[in-house]
Amino acid sequence: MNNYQEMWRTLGLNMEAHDQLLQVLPPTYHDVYLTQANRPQGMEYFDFVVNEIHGLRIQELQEHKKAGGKVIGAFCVFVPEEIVRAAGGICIGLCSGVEIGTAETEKVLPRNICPLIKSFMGFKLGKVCPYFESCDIVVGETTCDGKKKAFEILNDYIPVHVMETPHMKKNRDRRLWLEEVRDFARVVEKATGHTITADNLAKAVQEVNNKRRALQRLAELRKQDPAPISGKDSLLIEQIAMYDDVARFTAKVNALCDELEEKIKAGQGVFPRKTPRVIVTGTPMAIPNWKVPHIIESSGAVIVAEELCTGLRYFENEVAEDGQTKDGLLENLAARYLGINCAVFTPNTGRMDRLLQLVEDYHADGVIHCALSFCDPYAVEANRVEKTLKQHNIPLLKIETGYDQEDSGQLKTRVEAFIEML
Ligand code: BJ8
Repeated sequence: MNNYQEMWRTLGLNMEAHDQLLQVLPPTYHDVYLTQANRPQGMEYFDFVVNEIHGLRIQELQEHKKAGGKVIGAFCVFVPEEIVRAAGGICIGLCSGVEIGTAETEKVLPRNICPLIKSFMGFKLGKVCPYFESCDIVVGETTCDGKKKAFEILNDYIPVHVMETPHMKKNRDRRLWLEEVRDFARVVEKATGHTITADNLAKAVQEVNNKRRALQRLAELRKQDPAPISGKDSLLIEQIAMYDDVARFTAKVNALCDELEEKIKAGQGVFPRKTPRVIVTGTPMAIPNWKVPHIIESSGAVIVAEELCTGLRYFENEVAEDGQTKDGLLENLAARYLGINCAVFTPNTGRMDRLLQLVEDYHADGVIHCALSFCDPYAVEANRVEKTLKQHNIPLLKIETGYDQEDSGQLKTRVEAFIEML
């Protein structure tokens, strides 16, 4: 990616630290992804996207900005991408999936805090993320306490708009959330200088729904045995969904699904038939956090679904397209997004029901609950997950881990023992 040096310099990246970051990715990607057997051809595009992770897409963002467009960053699947698109902006998920800039971060954040929060602060303070440096504003939320308070600090370095996400789903919470969505639309209009209308919002809703439908189609194919695609490849696609061009990404996922349908017809898969089938649930796995999926799939199981924000929570439930007015569509958006079963909600019974349904639909043999270290909402909610699954005799393994590799050996031993008993 040598051609991009000038662009990175102009963005103000710390070139030395950035070079070090880019050197880590290719060998990891090779070991985790390129060594998999029988990968679908359609994965070539996604390999290319990773290969160009700080290159081509950043160039596209810069061209968009040169033409007067704005880039808005987000950290949570609660941020309605459709609103940004309707106003002609580009919305990108800021990944936060790797330990970075720890020394700088620990000057402003406590040491024992969720690695995802530490990571986004590290990317910003360390000036190593060209996506972050391309953003005009970023959008935070009041989901968990750590993020909520960290956004106050982040605002010292980049303008942050915080959306108040409720913690219950009563009618008054729905009203609050709708107000937040309307506010966000006003903030985006001001930032972009473009008015959101019923027409441009309806178009954006349709485009993002199409992306969701492509991902739903892929998820549906994973119900087959033998599994037509690995969980690692599926996760990669779900991670890339957060920042790639919407129309291009949708077309590439659909093309991959066409190929997988042919393979299914021919009885072909990437793992032998009857390989133990696992569902992963818990905190998001932001790119390049592939640690646990890699351990699972190199220990004799296949992941068939991710009940994660880098997974089903991101693309299940479409936005109703029937709103005739701008406000009608904003109401539809608010309703769809409040359907997300994040552990910050209490109670969060929707997540339990969904897990049971997924185990049945995907013919799963067990569930692996994976929470990032120091994430209270998910670590505590693991108890509810355990209780629910126990009542239905569904095997569960609970893992808490961070972004470092120190516990990999120990995790592998636990995962192997779990898979053995499935
Ligand atoms: S909708 S899961 S993306 S908030 S892992 S920072 S919860 S301490 S990421 Fe999330 Fe939105 Fe919910 Fe999804 Fe806090 Fe936990 Fe860290 Fe977390």
